[in-house]
Amino acid sequence: MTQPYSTVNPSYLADRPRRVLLVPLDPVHDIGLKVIRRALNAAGHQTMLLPPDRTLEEVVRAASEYRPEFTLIGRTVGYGTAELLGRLADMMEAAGLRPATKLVIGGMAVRDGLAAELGFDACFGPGTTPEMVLLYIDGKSPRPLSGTAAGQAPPRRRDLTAGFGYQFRHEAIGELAHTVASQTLSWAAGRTSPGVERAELRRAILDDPAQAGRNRELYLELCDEPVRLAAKEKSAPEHTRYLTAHEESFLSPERAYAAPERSPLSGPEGKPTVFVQYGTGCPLMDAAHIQAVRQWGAGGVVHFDPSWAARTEGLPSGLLSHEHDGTVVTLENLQALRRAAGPDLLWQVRAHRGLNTPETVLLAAVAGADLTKINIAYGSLGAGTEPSRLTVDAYAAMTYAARYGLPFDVVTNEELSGVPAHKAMAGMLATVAMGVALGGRPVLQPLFCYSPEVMLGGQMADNYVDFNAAKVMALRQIIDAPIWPGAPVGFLTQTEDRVQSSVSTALHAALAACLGVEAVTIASADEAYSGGAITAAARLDTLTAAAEAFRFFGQSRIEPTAAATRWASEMVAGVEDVLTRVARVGVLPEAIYAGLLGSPEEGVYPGRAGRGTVKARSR
Ligand code: B12
Repeated sequence: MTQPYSTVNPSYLADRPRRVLLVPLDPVHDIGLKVIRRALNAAGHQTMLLPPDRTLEEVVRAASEYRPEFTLIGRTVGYGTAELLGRLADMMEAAGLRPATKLVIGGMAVRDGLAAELGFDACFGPGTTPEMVLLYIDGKSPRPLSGTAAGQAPPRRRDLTAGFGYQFRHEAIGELAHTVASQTLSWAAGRTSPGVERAELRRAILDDPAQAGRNRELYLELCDEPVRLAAKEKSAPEHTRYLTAHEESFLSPERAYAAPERSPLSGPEGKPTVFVQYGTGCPLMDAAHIQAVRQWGAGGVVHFDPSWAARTEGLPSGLLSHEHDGTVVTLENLQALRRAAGPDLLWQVRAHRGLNTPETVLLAAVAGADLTKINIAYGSLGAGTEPSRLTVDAYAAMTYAARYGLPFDVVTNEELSGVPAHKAMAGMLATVAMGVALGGRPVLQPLFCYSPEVMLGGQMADNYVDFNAAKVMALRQIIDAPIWPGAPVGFLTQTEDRVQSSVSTALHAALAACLGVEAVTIASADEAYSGGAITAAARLDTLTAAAEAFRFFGQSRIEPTAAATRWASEMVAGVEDVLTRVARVGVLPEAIYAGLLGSPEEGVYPGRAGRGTVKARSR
């Protein structure tokens, strides 16, 4: 997992220069020790490197003459290692060189435990980096030196929207998107829903706990039976259970977070930030997944709750574990997971579909989320929520997002059902224009996927690069806004073979990096065929693969063919055409019912959850 050749921060200097003898106790292999020596010298230490293939007597003689404070013994070939090292330790002792020199062993043939067994001071096996050895020599705790200077706090969480002005570069599309947005906003402003009202009540409860009693009653009146019943009986709703006190103790501030041991992975110039979705159903398990992916280089995590919040009116409370897909949004669950995400990981709480969108954004903000996710077109076309209901709820959700400073992404997952990319983009851009008009900071989330559109149209018959790159190129021609492909990338390219799945995900992430986007959400190796909860190991597979792909491409570029430019122009023209028709209809829900943003022939149907719940706002 670690790259043994990683370079150390060049500005790193040792507090006190030490004398270090390096001994390749091996017939030939000495590269490891050469790499370590370079790092020691650069930090200001004095070193002497013996040639390989020396006898033990020669090594002891060299140590007697050089008088090192540390003797580093390297061993790569596996045969006779323990006997050889054991004899050397005895001879160093007999020559009176211990304890003045610390005896350290390392290299590919060395395993943990060997040091204590043979009487050495420390042991560094395969995967050791030069910086780890440097820190040991300097008596410091392990902390990544590459990327951040020694002793510095972990890198701050990036603002993915920094530097973007949200001006439409394509004037005609800009005007159309603004028209649709302003018509839809004034339509939504005059309406409300149980989702909107619950969010308002929840805010009042949080603002003034002393007066919470009556508001709680009103809140429960707006909830579905399972939530109401659970509150009345003070029990966990069906298919959930409260965590035990023992389980809860693992989510305490001291135990939920472990600082990252290295910088988050990314392509050149610190971009893209790599996001991983979690949502095992159990917050404790989620916290463990978050810990694991942080150590493997994730820069952000996404709270995933596809089942509860989508279909049930109202949110329960408490630290709840859920036996179905996704981790239930409760304030307590979110607060615990923010602790697990810690100060270094960007944390997104998805609110983009379903019946609890505004309240989810509110709770996410209160729990300290960095980002959320709001989407009208996909949420009501591919995710089952009734279009008017989701539009009214999205209006309120965007207002909360703007008020609490939460950027939100707008995804185009309806492409997976068969909606052509340009139509999905039109829905996305109308939603984005609404968000901007409400003072928000949306992020564009095009899908990098092998969609039904391209399966049938053949755009990916040759490669996966051009059509995906075209989406980013088209969006950049249209608007100055951040782009975050997801979520996750590579849908419908991954098979049940974990190696294939990891490679495919990593290449999509590398494409995202080469295109210079702000962030990318990656899949797990068993994303497509997990047959149950996704495992932490499968998440680490793709993080490892993505790290390797970023390393492979570095600052070099993947070069799309001329087809990408052609498809980007076609997409831009297609977006203009769709938005022209949407603007004529007027408001988004009507356009969705009219099939302008995706039709049954294209595989999508307006959702029905929350049907008949929108009403006019009383003045
Ligand atoms: C390069 C190499 C060679 C080069 C060596 C050049 C040189 N001057 O070192 C050459 C081509 C000469 C060579 C020859 C041989 N090699 Co060779 N070689 C490798 C290879 C490809 C890379 C090793 C390497 O340098 N890695 C890079 C360094 C930076 O990594 P590292 O050693 O792990 O070091 C890092 C850490 O481990 C740690 N570290 C290392 N040492 C120490 C010491 C201390 C004190 C500390 C704290 C840390 C530390 O820090 C380092 C930096 O991060 C490996 C296979 C592989 N892909 O890994 C085979 C490998 C090591 N070689 C192997 C073999 C068998 C041989 C030969 C015997 C092959 C043969 N039949 O001819 C011959 C040796 C002949 C002989 N006289 O005995 C085997 C060893 C298998 C085993 N378990 O014993 C390997 C694993 C290949 C294999 N799978 O068969 N080899």
